[in-house]
Amino acid sequence: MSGWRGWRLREALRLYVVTDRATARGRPESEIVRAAIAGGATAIQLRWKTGPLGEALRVGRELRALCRDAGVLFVVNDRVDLALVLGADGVHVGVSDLPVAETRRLVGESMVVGFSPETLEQAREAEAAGADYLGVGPVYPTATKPDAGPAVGLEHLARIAGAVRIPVVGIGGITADNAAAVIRAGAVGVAVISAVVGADDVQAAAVRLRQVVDAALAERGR
Ligand code: TZP
Ligand code: MG
Repeated sequence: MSGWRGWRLREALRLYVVTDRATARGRPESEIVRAAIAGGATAIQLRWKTGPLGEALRVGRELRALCRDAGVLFVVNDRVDLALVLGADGVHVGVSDLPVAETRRLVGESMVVGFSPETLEQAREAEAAGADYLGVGPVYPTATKPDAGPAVGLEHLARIAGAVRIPVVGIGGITADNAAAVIRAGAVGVAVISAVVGADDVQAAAVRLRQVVDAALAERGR
């Protein structure tokens, strides 16, 4: 059983910052992540879509160390092999990646497994197959992930959050202006790329989002 399950995982999902080289405008991942953590990010995901895997390994080792020092959840997107090599706290898979059951079999019980369902049925299946949390989106329109499909909206997120027992985070187009609605719809936190990674002041952007999320969770008695 991972130390990141249960209450600790829910807390770690409050402000989940996902790296994206194209959005960072030339700033290294380590700089972005250091600032995001200083601003209150509770989870970091290494999302590596292009470029050599050796470079992902180098960057991943930096982020692994930063997250460990700060007590922040460190998750690798898509690649179970990279997550294992880096000793990540978690791995996040989607409908085009290894299925949740196979991912769980590979990583064992100690690693957090996240999944991005597209449908309510996939959400229920992922929970049954051993997913620890779900990422639902794009909640709002986003240009960051061109293949993400149209926005699914808050109702879709609320339906999924109400149908599973594992925690749900919203992703896609989330900013400090609309994050509270995501929490009110039933999410335990928000996952963002551009609102933090693309900000001029990454730390200030994280502070602001974290305040909004914390206030909305407090309204719900959390
Ligand atoms: N998955 C669904 S939407 C999305 C991902 C990775 C992109 C989120 O980026 P942004 O900039 O926060 O909309
Ligand atoms: Mg994926």
